[in-house]
Amino acid sequence: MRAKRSGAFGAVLLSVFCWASAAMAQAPVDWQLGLQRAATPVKQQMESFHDLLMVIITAITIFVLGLLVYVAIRFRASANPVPSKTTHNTTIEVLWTVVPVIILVVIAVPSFRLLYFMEKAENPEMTIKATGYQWYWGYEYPDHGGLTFTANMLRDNEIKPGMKRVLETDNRVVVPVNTTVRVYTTAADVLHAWAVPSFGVKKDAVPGRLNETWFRAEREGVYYGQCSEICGTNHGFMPIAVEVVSKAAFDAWVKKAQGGDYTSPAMAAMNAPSPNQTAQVSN
Ligand SMILES: [Cu+2]
Repeated sequence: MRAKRSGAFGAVLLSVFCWASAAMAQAPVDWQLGLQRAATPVKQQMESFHDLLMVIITAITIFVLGLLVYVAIRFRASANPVPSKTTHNTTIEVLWTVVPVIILVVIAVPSFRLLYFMEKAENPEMTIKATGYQWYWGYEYPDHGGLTFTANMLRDNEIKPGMKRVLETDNRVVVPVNTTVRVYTTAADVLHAWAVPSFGVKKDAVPGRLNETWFRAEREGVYYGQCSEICGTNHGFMPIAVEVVSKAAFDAWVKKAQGGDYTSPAMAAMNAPSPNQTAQVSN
């Protein structure tokens, strides 16, 4: 009994530690409950909408359960040898029509407001185009001299301390903090979807079409996502890694990238090999 209890305590402690370490990089963690921490205004609004829905569905569930328990006890056969022949009650019928309508309106108003807020960036400061390929992502920065690079998942033997297995890419998408970034998504072969949970972003990438979404990251850090449209054998192996850096660090990265070195500031600090350095790094 005691061993069981201390085991459970250990699991709780472990998940608290995981939660703490997750503050650095936004990615799923073991024993995670709830959503990944919000890094953009869209995700913050999603969180509060989620919390509102949680309160409403919990209240409805408890209320219905209470009614069922009341009916089962109050109208049980042993206490009611002669069953009631009641068939209509206008007051109750009006109530069970009007109250659900009010609840749906309460849900619909913030839902539509959020939908329109997510839809389009107001005054985007820069644009990134993400193209899905089987099975990696291609990125373009049209506002920065048309920078173009691809992002492939790192294999297990390329993962260094501080990186996330199956979520890390050789080239990260580098963006400045507190900047409204418009993202165009498209695909070159089949359907893909560009999704980063902490940003509240999930947009289909459709061949022959240009879809639009946006984010404004308010904290520096690395944010992980994955292709979220089943796109073939390696669907699970085309992750998205976005590194949010200071505006100065972003400008420095753009200069470096225009020279052909796409290594992100944090990756450079980890001395991670970039694709054009891979051959030289053997130790
Ligand atoms: Cu895909």
